[in-house]
Amino acid sequence: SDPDLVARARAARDRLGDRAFVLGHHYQRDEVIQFADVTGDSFKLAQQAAARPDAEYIVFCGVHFMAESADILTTDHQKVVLPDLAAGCSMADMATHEQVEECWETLAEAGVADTTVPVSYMNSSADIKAFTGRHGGTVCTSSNAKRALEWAFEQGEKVLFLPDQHLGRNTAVLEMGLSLDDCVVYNPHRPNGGLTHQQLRDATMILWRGHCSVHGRFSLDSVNDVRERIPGVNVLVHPECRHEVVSAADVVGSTEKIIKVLEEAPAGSAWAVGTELNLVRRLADRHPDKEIVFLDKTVCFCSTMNRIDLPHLVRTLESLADGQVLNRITVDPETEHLAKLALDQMLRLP
Ligand code: CIZ
Ligand code: SF4
Repeated sequence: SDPDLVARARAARDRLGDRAFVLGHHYQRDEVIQFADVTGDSFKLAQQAAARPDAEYIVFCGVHFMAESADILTTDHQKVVLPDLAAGCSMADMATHEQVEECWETLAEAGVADTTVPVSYMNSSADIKAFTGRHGGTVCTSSNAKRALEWAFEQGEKVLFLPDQHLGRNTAVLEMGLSLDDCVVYNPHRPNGGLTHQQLRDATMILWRGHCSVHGRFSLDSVNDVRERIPGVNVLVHPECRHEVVSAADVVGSTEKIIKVLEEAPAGSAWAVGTELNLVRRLADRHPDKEIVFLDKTVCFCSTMNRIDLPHLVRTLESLADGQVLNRITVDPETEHLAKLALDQMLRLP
């Protein structure tokens, strides 16, 4: 990266000292990750932010919903900033407040709202987490989705899982033994989600029609092709991938698990990894004794993660060092209170 910008970022970072804490999501660019005080997935980063009550500024190098979660979990005087406000998440954007309220009305009309428990993936807006808290549900991550579903099925008969249909389906079918027939997909762009009341009454898992624009693009062909190209390869994918991809993989895991599996893999082993490209490249560099390839060369970076680049980080750090807060992310108190109910429920999962 541009040495001039690196020097400016360093100088601004030094001026800020302990007043700032820089968080870097695993899917961020190398040029940004080099300035992270801690790296992690969205959940680990939110916890890390909460563990730094003395830091006045939390610089969140990640996407919007993650910065919102950090704001919810930190104290009111801490300021969470996102170096580029255009760094959203296409998956989180697939479930809006209005759409989810409309869905709940449909469930009520079908007579199943009372027995349905919402389970929302961390990758959702604060509004969606608040909806979840208001209706007695829980947030989950890709590492505790199974425990979240088990808990939810103790509270009610059905689960509304949002916004990622793939994580919901993969967890229900591959980890909990439900069948594909127990799942229906609610499409927020169709009246009544495109479902009849009877279908809603018969379903056990109501999956929101959302997906990740990176993980959702790996296909069964990606898996078959790489197995042909690299005999003996181990296919390692994130549970946001499609059901047929996860079913055909050798190992499935959250971002943190993927990192751990590759760390512990024996030298000389070969791995095709289905997750974000910045992370896969870094892991390949970190483990030159193993063959680590990207599962499908036609899939690309997460475009919104990549919006945070060194120029944006420099601008953020320099303005904070000058006492000016750019791009602060705040969640209003009512939303924060309800979202926190759902986040706290996740932290209490057995
Ligand atoms: O796909 C993502 O954005 C993930 C896995 C985020 C996270 O860290 O949970
Ligand atoms: Fe959203 Fe997918 Fe990008 Fe993660 S990788 S931020 S889920 S679009």
